[in-house]
Amino acid sequence: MGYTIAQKIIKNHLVSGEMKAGAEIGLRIDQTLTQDATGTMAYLQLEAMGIDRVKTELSVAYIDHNTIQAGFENADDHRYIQTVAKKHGVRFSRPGNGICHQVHLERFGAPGKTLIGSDSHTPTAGGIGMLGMGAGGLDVAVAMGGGTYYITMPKIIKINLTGRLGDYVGAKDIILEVLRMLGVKGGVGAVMEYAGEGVRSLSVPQRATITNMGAELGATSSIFPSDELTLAFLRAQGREDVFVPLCPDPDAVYDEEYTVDLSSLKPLAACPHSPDNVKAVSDLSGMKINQVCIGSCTNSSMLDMLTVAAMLKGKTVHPDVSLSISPGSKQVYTMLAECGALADLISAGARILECACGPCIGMGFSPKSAGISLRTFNRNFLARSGTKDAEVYLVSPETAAASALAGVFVDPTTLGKAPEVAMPDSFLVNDNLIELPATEEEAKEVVVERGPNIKPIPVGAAPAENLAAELILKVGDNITTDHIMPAGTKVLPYRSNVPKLSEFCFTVCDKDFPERAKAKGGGIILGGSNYGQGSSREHAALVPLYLGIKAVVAKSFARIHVANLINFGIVPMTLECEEDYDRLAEGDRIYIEGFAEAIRGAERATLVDENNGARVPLKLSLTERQRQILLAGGMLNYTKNSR
Ligand code: MIC
Ligand code: SF4
Repeated sequence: MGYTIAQKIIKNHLVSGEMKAGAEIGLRIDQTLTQDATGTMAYLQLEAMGIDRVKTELSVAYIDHNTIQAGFENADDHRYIQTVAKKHGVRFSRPGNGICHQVHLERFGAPGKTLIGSDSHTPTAGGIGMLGMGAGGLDVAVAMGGGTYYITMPKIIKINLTGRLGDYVGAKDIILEVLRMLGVKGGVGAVMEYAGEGVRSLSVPQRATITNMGAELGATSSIFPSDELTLAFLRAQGREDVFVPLCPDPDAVYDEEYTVDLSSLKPLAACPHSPDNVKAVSDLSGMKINQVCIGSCTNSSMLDMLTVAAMLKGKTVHPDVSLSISPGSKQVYTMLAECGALADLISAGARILECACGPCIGMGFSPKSAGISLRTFNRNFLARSGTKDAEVYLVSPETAAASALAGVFVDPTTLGKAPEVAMPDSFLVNDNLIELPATEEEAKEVVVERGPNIKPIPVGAAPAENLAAELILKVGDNITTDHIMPAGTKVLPYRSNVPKLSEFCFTVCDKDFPERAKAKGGGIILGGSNYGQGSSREHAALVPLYLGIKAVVAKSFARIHVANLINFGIVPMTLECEEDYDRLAEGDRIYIEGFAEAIRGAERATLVDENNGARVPLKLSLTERQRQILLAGGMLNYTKNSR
């Protein structure tokens, strides 16, 4: 039996386990990336584990999320990351150099290699045939130290692309169609592999838009073949030396297969508040809009920007619309300036932002009250934009530009012939904002600078023999990490300060939660299905740990979040019977006899609701390694103990 692309890369990097879907496997990681909102924690953990020098082929620390700097906090964190990176052998991408995934694709990604990043959109690298996976900062720190990265061996879902995209239909519409078909849980436990003749008509940046948003399917990763277009992209970046061809074996076997016909695809939009709530733009035509934001790691490539510039050239943004544009990297920004396209954007009335995440993570540009915002981003979760009653629609750059000019939703395919925009034969290469680390000798002299906002990381404790706690919060299905630990300008500055951050925990769902959790000394949380989807932020586990949360019971969990819970010693358990969810109420007293014993070796435990006497069977789907981590009270203790 032959191998698929992901299976080939996994096979080449397998350290432990059997390549059987559902089994735990350990992988050797070639490259890592961090960004500044998760990076401080990752490097604090690297230091706590006593790792002097990273052992990966390449590790890069990016500054792209927290760039508003309304106070000293972000700037202090940047300085910490800059100095700690220098000392420990990590390259440092300075603020102003661009969004981690865009820059990594341009300058470092390599087909056939493995990459983990403390950001859920790390699979963007799949656009270049690399196996990129999002992970918690602690897992990234372990990988930087040369440690193994553990995942569940994914099943492989083949997405067969046929035909060719028509005028004004973009890569974003392809991934929105996949999200429409499969939903936000459709990729859980899987790698999405793209195949078929349609692949040959998609450039690397277009492929990267698709692999980027595979995160919204809950997929472990997404990947395209490495072919002549990959080579052309690498050559245009002056990096053809890292090219290796990569395609599935002819007899490769897939677990599921779906087809998307590019020729019949129409512009799509993900409606509030979920990336899988997809409708045709034509069905929304004429709806008044207030804001348009173009950029983010999904759609900020040179191709995207040139398309938008060509559509805006000589025109003016509608007076009722505020349009922001953030190019993805310094490379894109500079090239736009040099070719004159930047002038077209400015003169049309676009508000040009720096090349960073910006509005995508609620760092500025929040819409007006109940505003309708069209964004080329990847997430439209409730309140993520910074305005709780805003309605955010995710669309392609083509739909975004057409609608920005009209002031209403416009299906761009009604505009006739699209402007011709080609991928440049060569990109402007200038890595002057990437700082190389100190040599091992010089590193001894490098002083790591820590600002007063950096507070110690909470550390878990071994679980109690019997768990007696209150069900302190009950939430529904598809709870995102943006619900658990919101972001935005008011919260993000405290990513290194867990006590302060705890004041915002779950406030999107229940504004009293932090106070209640503090007063009661924690408890357990009950969630629905796909609990913890979205971002890789380990703060969504660290902060609940700080607030005394001992366990989370849910119908099911999202991959990165469940790993983060275990890393911080919070026990994830699933309801054996989903109907039991209705038998448990917030405020009930909960008792689990033999809690620690169950973690030691049982597949099952029984939760007793002391208020109504309900006996609820729970499943503990844990590997031996995960049990040991939980028994130690989390990964940091576990690593210390195993030295
Ligand atoms: C996001 O898109 O939600 C983020 C912000 O990039 C996160 C990381 C974070 O919370 O810092 C992600 O996707 O992992
Ligand atoms: Fe940044 Fe948004 Fe991409 Fe997250 S999804 S890395 S916040 S641009």
